[in-house]
Amino acid sequence: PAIEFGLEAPYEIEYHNSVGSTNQRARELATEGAENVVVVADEQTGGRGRLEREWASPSGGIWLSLLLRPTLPTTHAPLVTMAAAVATAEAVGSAGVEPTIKWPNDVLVDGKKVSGILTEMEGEADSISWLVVGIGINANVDADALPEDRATSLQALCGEVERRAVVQTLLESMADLLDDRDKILPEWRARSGTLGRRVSVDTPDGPVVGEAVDIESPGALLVDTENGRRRVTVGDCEHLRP
Ligand code: BT5
Repeated sequence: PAIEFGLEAPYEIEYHNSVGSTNQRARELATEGAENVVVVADEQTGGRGRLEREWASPSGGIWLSLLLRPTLPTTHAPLVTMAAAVATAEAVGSAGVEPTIKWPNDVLVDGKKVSGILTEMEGEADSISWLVVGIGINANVDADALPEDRATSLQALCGEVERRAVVQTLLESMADLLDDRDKILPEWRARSGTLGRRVSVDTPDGPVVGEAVDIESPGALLVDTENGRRRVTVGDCEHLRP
């Protein structure tokens, strides 16, 4: 089948040519008690973004979900998402483009979104029971198959890529970062296209506009606004012109 990548990864791999959503499939595996499994699909028929949004997932992409059981308090789950953004940026970069991370976890090339991440989890306050981090990379897909002009694909940027190598880099980098969590935020900062920029973040408490100055564990964005410094934990971030 098209998606038999033949990966040698530090995780067990489950391949699908077509699946509703790899996150949904990974959640099913979680309820069966599995861990350290990666669900990979060539195509998703019901790919999901954050906040019930749709994620276009045509054949030729990299649509995958990692099921983990990290020993972390639930409040620290964003750290895993930040690690996924770093690993994704590294993987996308290995294909020969220059990605940057837009807070919290979009990977952009030339200002356009090439990858998005959706993390879901279950647990009590003091510990995560399971965590599913879903990563979508527009790999060998036609940019016309993507929903808006702010999206792009590796194929459009640099021609067809070898998906096996991209996923391999991603999973190895992810395993490294989770082994040595002190590296996650420094690596994120080094790849960020958000820090030092003027941003407008659409948060549940309204818009926060100002200069993005830093991130703080486990993944909050610090924004210097006209009314002082704000610490933003959730929201959609837009980069503004300087
Ligand atoms: C995300 O949501 O960026 C998270 C996307 C996670 C997708 C992966 S694929 C594997 C796993 N299984 C799933 O079912 N999901 C995960 P968000 O920030 O809400 O962005 C969604 C918005 O991006 C949509 O409302 C569209 O405007 C746009 N969009 C949809 N599909 C896109 C694509 N393929 N590339 C770029 N932008 C897209």
